[in-house]
Amino acid sequence: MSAMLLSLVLLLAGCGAPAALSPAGPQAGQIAGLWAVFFWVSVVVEVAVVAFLLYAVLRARRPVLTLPALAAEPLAERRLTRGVSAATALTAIVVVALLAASILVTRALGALHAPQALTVEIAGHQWWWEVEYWDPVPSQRVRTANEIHVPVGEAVLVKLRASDVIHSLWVPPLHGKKDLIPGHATSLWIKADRPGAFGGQCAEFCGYQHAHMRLLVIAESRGAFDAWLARQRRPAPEPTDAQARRGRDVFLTGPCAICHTIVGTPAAARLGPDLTHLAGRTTLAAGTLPNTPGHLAGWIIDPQRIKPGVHMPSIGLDGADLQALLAYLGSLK
Ligand code: HEC
Ligand SMILES: [Cu+2]
Repeated sequence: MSAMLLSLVLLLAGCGAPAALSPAGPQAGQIAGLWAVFFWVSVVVEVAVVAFLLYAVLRARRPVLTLPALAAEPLAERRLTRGVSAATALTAIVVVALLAASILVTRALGALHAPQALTVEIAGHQWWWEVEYWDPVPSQRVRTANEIHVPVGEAVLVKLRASDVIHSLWVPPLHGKKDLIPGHATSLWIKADRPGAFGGQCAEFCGYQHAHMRLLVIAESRGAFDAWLARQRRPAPEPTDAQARRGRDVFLTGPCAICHTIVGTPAAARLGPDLTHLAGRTTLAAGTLPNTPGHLAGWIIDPQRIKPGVHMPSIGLDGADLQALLAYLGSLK
């Protein structure tokens, strides 16, 4: 109800419903519930305070009740003392109750567990998310970037680390914020109750392009997830035409291979996102651009214009090499 009210206000203001208040998982649901409790308690307190204030202001229009007059009225004085004591006690009770509600919700957030759960390791980099699906067999592990697929209705363990500075993972429809700290492993559990693509954002200022450090959590059925994971486990497809083959040569002989991995080729660097299945992602550069050939070309030619300060240099390529490279990268489904 309160979420609806606020959504309505924001919709009228043209901002849309805030994602944190349309939960898609049990933990975001708890947080939204806590928010509603705080919201309605604050509304009641505010209304009561304003009502008493108005009452006092209106009363003051009447002949002033001076202190000596008050002293002459022991009954009135006792009434006042009782009133102030009751209000103080009520305030203390409300504050303690809200504190208790916060503690209960915090404990509930930590209660999600599942044996042998899917484990996803996320590393925060300036300014993108490296994602690795853990598997006891190293060759079965899968690496991707900025887009995390999870099966609906299953608790997923997310392990967090950072390589450079502190980042914070925040996917409002699923969970509260959790920091990624260099040299200190943290983790959280997430669960999506319904399918969908849920947007997230780095929530800890981490440098110049902090605002362009978004991610997407895609919740899908177990079957669709398994199919996706199986596709990710495959090496990059061999280029089938001359244009794409030339593009692969441009990639492997140019600077790209110093920083990127394409599994199935000699390119195995990890300074930038894994590009093995780049064409299967919906966005580029951590949610900065839609993944279309035009935007990809713009990114490769001049990433510094799109994301100033980004740790990928602008790379001069002639038109034919660029077209070949686009054909090759576009084939990496
Ligand atoms: C010095 C290291 C470096 C070099 C060289 C480099 N990149 Fe990158 N690349 C990066 C980094 C770091 C990112 C992540 C940028 C971000 O989102 O903040 C990136 C991002 C990308 C992305 C977006 C990936 C995604 O999933 O969002 C593509 C595509 C890409 N690079 C292609 C290339 C190509 C093609 C070349 C060669 C022409 C190249 N890169 C050369 C470091 C490099
Ligand atoms: Cu960050």
